[in-house]
Amino acid sequence: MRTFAIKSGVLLLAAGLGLGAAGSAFSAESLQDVLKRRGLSQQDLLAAAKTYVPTGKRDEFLAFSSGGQSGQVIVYGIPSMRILKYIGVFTPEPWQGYGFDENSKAVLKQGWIDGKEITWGDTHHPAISETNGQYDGQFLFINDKANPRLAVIDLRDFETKQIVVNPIYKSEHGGAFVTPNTDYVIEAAQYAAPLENKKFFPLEEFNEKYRGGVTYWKFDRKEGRIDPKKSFSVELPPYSQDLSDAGKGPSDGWSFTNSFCTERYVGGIEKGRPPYEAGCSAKDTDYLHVINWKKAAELVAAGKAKKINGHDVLPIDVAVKEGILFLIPEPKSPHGADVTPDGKFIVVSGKLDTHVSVYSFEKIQAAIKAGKFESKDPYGIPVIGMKDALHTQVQLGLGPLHTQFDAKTCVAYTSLYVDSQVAKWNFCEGKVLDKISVHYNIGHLVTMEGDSVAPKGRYLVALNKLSIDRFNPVGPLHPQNHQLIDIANDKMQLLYDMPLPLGEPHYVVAIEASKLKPGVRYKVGTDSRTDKPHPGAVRAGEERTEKKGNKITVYGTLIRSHITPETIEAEVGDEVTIHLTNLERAQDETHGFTVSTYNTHASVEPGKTVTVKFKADKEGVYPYYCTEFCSALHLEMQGYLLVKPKGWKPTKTTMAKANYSETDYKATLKKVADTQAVIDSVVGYITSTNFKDFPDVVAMVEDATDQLNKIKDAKQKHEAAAAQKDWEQANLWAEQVWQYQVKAADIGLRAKTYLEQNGARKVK
Ligand code: RUQ
Ligand code: CUA
Repeated sequence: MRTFAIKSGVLLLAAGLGLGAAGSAFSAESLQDVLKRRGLSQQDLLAAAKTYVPTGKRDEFLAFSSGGQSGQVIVYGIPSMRILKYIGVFTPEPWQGYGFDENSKAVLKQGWIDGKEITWGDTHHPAISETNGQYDGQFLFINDKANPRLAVIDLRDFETKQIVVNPIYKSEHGGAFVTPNTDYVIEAAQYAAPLENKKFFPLEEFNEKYRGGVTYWKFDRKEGRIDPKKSFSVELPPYSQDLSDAGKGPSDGWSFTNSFCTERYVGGIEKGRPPYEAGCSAKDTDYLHVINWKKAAELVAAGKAKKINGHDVLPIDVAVKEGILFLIPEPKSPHGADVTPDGKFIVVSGKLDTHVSVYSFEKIQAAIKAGKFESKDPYGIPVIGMKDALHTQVQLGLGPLHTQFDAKTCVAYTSLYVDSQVAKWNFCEGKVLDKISVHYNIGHLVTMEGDSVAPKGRYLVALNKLSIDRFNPVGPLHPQNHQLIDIANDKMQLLYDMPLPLGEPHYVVAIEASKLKPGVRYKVGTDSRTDKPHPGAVRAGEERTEKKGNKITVYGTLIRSHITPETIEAEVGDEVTIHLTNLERAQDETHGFTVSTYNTHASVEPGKTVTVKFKADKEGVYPYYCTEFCSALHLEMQGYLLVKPKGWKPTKTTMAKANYSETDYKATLKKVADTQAVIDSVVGYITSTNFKDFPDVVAMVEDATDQLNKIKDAKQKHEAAAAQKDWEQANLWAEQVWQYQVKAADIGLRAKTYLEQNGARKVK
């Protein structure tokens, strides 16, 4: 894309405007022809019409999917099911420079455990921040089951800002679930282990020394970060705690956590003991943990917690004495615990039971007030009788797992893993309304804002574990299948299959797209990982390279199509730190940066400052360049890192010349004049409109003006050189003038197109 053809005042990107082969020999197909040729039914056509989002149009909802074992978050649109982004969370993500620049490495480093780098994560459950129980679109949280961690993603830029390591667990599962105002993010343990870090107890001491728990991470919304010092946990018995949910409305202040293997069975088939699966599902019931977290927080503040690994843990006996911890039996091996939008009920599904059990918060409270308990568990926790707490039980089918809610009152959807179905049912009246088959083995499911106090209904996505025969085969490892289902009517209708090829997603949350207001640029010089001014940021003209001892620090900038500096000179063994600020203001003008073979990469969006750092431990010449196709002169956005041997002295001090003549110089001047005519016409158009009403265009005009302002200096240089008949210098500086013009024209044309497409008015 190097050549620009100039024709009657129109600047054409030669490769950009290729017209398709004109005059096809075939006449256009009719809709009926296409249906016939592709074997589509009217039903398919309806599904297509409900999901197709034409070019330029946007989706109604955005889904944030766990990326499973990829340790990332996947963002896609609903109903189009188009993937929009992978957010690097627990694992390095090269495109975004996540884990390849110093600023994001610092975030990943927060997730190291016992001093060890961990480069993968098993993400399960994302949660969007809430205000009064409604999704507010500000933050996203997600957990890592394998390495008990929780991450905070800021939805202003969709970047991971913080990772916290759970101080007392060795695995977790019941996170992330937020309280209705996001005061706390809940994270429950999974497989019990000793809570003291790096402490060994034999499995024979499982009942005495192994423990589970629920952690309440305090979220500081103003800082946009979790505050570990104000976070605490409630110690729980070594029952494998599972999915959790926060109460809302009448049940606000309480949280609910499932468990399995309350048998506290420890396998060991090697020693002749029956396996885990046999011993862990022997009893008919497990326990729902009911915790008053508001009261727990007060007790911790009052000094009733003990410190384990420096973290506040409220011991079981204290929780029991203070009356904040209760158990309720629930049918065998439960999985999901989902609080209804009105906060009145908790829906529990047992994997090995065909029912969903709906517990009434009111009944639970009545039992607690009356002191009506059927027993105590071996740790002294009062057990509320199942009958005393149940509102109803509904037989749905085999393997019910997770429940989501509709905008219509009392309507819920539950995934049936074994039956491979979604059941629609009424939790108030306890009756089944509809069922639909999915392909195959559904885990979680998601309805729009379906775990908030105000679900939006409309769509449901079934997150199927297997896709078997749904897609073109790609080897033994298949993608997952996210199936979009229309739930607007009485009968559910399957609309679309989306193969998801990035790990095994567990939960997804979906939010109304209009609630998200992500930025398009940073304030110039921002470290996006701390949201603070980056100490290495510089403005145009302030670029410099400093050397102190064997430390080289570069304060550089990026702007179309130029990296400042163009050469970095080092001696073998020097430590090189490069700070780069993207000076662009235009939307989507990202530059990337890498240095050959030094395993470093940065994605520098407009306004951002990023640092890359490495030891120049290899003598040689290493090109560095911009990795994003940012402009027509993108390939020229380059430079050299010169790593010289120690004590090296130059022998040749002048560069080779190209022998330009006066004719070359004159030709360049002509090109400059022609291009100026184009710029004048574009500028004329833009200024004739109400462009100031379009912030994006104002930003582009500022960027273009920046480019044009640089012309003066280059022009003086080429005229001075020409006066001395140095045609080499004269021609090259004139070419540089043209470079600035081309970039300005490129931006200007983009602004013009934007104005035309967005209905700008003529004002003069
Ligand atoms: S859990 S379905 Cu985290 Cu159900 Cu996977
Ligand atoms: Cu900047 Cu390519």
